[in-house]
Amino acid sequence: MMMVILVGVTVLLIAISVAQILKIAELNAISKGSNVYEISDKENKLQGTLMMVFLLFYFGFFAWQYYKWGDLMLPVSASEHGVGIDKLMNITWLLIIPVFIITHILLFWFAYKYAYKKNNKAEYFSHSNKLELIWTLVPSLALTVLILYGLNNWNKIMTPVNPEEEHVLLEVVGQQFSWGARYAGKDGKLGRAHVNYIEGTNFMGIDASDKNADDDVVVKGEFHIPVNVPVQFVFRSNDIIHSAYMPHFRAQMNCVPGMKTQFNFVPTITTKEMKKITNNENFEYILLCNKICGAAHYNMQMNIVVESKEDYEKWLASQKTFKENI
Ligand SMILES: [Cu+2]
Repeated sequence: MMMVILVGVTVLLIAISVAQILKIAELNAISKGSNVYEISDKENKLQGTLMMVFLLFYFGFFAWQYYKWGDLMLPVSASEHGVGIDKLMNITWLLIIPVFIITHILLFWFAYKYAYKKNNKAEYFSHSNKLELIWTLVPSLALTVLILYGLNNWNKIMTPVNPEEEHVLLEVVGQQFSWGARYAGKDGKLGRAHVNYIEGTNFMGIDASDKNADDDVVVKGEFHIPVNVPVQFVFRSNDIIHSAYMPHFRAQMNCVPGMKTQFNFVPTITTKEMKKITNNENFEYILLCNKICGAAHYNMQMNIVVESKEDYEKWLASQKTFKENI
């Protein structure tokens, strides 16, 4: 590491000295009364041509990246709202890729076509209402559509599940560098929790004197959720900010110490089905930390198993409740 820094500093210092020497040479020439070096049309033309070559290389690189890493993109969304998010993402791509291509062609082609020539005269106009109107209205309209559509999706995952409706209440707690999950149990209520109660195996800080906590189920390593049933997530953190990221469900929420955050989603594809869809026997849904939170951040993860309601209930019943564990 030290070596890399030293080499970097050396290269930088050499570049600065070369620039300084060139500057001195130029000042020296001016002071002697000689003409300052004039750039010829031929050299301008060469620079313009190089701009066009770069443009081709640039688009080539863009296409190559898609070809090389395109298969690393996420499979179909495994949650109900995720389909909408994917649609929003695709609309955004459809809007920005043509703009990206057109603006870059113009940028480099103009540099080529209008490279400086001695007798060129630039057209000058100070103002154009028509142009201003176009470049204000078009982006604002596009953004309004994207933002309204995005807000609609956002409200779907942020509006808490109706407590009367069938759902799973699941609390996810992050800490350096692991996750824990807690189910509300049969009473449908999560017992009180506070960092002050954290001790020994009670890493979630559950208040043992709260009756609601008795049937809570705490798990590490992996958690299970039933397919097609809304899952109401509540997030907490024991130390610093983490971010619960479940890419296959297109879901992410910050876990902030001292407060609760939440969202909900409906998983639509079981782990078994996803193994088939991705043609990958080892496929697992995963909860990751998406906030760089320290040295082992990269390894802060928890598996998620999506299964039928029957299998989920069987699994949950096989887990020990909080009370049985103390
Ligand atoms: Cu983290």
